[in-house]
Amino acid sequence: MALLDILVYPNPRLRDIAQEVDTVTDVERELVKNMAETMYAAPGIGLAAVQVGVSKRIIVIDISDSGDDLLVLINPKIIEHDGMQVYEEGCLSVPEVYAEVTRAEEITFEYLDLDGKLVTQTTDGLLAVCVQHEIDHLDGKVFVDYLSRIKRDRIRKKLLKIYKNDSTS
Ligand code: K1U
Ligand code: ZN
Repeated sequence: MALLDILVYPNPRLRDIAQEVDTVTDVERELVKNMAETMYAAPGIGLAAVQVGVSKRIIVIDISDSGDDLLVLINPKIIEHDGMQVYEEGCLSVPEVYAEVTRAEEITFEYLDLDGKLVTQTTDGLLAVCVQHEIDHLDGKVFVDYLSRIKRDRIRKKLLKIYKNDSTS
């Protein structure tokens, strides 16, 4: 296994729109292992392949306290949503920045699991927030895009200053 470098906002590669996975192979399974290790080490509760520079529609999530409930989503798609919730979000690609974002309260989503099997799941609360946040990454969107231009510019300048000589930025 290997720890992967996480891209830092405003790295332009965070704007990549990830490609669907045709077939789930050992290549994807190895990537998932490395993404999970990277997420747990960060630590975080989610990670999208785009954040580690891989343009594939793959996400790992674990919102459990014990850190032993890994959810792997390949080609995830939200097929129904209902209600609204506000949650103070963070992002491993936007270090030390937290801000309230409004998203759907309940979602039904489908995805392929690591065996390539189609799964449909309904959820709400933090898991719903996390799935929406990570799918945004696959579509080149970062949570700061929901903030005002003034706040976003402030964050961009701060992170450019801190990370400009860093290989992950
Ligand atoms: O996508 C990411 O960068 C991961 C992000 C997921 C996320 C968090 C909160 C709301 C929506 C999506 C994170 O994991 S940020 C770090 C974090 O939330 C956390 C870290 C350690 C323990 C608990 C939470
Ligand atoms: Zn994020």
